[in-house]
Amino acid sequence: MQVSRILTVITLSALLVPGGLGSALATPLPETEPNDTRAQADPAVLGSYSGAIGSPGDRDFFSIELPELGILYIDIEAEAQGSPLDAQISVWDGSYRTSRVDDVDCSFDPELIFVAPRDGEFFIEVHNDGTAGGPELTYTLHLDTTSPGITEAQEEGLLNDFLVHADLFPIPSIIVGVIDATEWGGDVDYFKFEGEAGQKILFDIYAARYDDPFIDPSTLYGYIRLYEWDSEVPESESVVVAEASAVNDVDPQLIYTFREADDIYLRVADLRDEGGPMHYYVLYVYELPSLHPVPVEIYEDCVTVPEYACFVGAVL
Ligand SMILES: [Ca+2]
Ligand SMILES: [Ca+2]
Ligand SMILES: [Ca+2]
Ligand SMILES: [Ca+2]
Repeated sequence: MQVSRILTVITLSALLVPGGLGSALATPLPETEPNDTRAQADPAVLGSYSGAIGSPGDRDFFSIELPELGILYIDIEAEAQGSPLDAQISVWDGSYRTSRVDDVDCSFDPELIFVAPRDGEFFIEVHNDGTAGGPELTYTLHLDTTSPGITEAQEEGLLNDFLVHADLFPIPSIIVGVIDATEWGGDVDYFKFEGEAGQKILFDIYAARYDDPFIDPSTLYGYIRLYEWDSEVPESESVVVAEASAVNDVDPQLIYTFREADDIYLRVADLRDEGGPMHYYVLYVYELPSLHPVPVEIYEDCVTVPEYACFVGAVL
């Protein structure tokens, strides 16, 4: 295990000089059509852009310059501003779609954190989950940067294989863990966090993405699930509220907003139920800023979140 080595090289928290991304825009700028290809992308800086999926098949590309390990927070406001658009977002590194996300909560509005693997230009694509298009399918794209706010990492506990034994960690935390091999396959790791009403929390796994010349790459195929659970009742009555898994070489992440002060549980496992000393991961858990208001009605009709509501991953 190289956990001690991993602990000493974590640098992601001190990554970004906000000025490196330029100053934020005061008011949203409108998109400029045509922007349906990367070659036609609207150049963007931190701030907000208003657009519409104006016709069936419309795709809107924005380009942005990022420093290596710069953290870009991409947040779509569509349903939250009364639009019928069910938006999706993708991030492209050249012709490689490195990250894509659908909505993961009860709203139509997706958001994701993208950490640039290198200095350079990246592309953000906004499109519709369905086939419809029209001027009423409006959205505002918010681009911001953020930080975990801490640099020190902690190791997972040894006995965290069940919900009831979940490790309690504060928010924010940087946690280094390993999905060990066990006699029945891969280890599972449960973590517990205590949130406040309205807190929006990122759960972000670095395994495949963890790129350091002094450490062999992680062999973890990450699979994370968020659970609500009342510790007074059996574990079998826990409820999965969101999940995400690695796709190709992109690790999973989830963004969860607490509706009320509550505990939330995160399970980390290998998608193939495999384990071993090189199945290591770094888990970042920290609060994200709120970039726009969200009407509470969006969540009022929400009874359950369907399984596999979210995929964060790469598609060639
Ligand atoms: Ca458009
Ligand atoms: Ca377009
Ligand atoms: Ca473990
Ligand atoms: Ca474990």
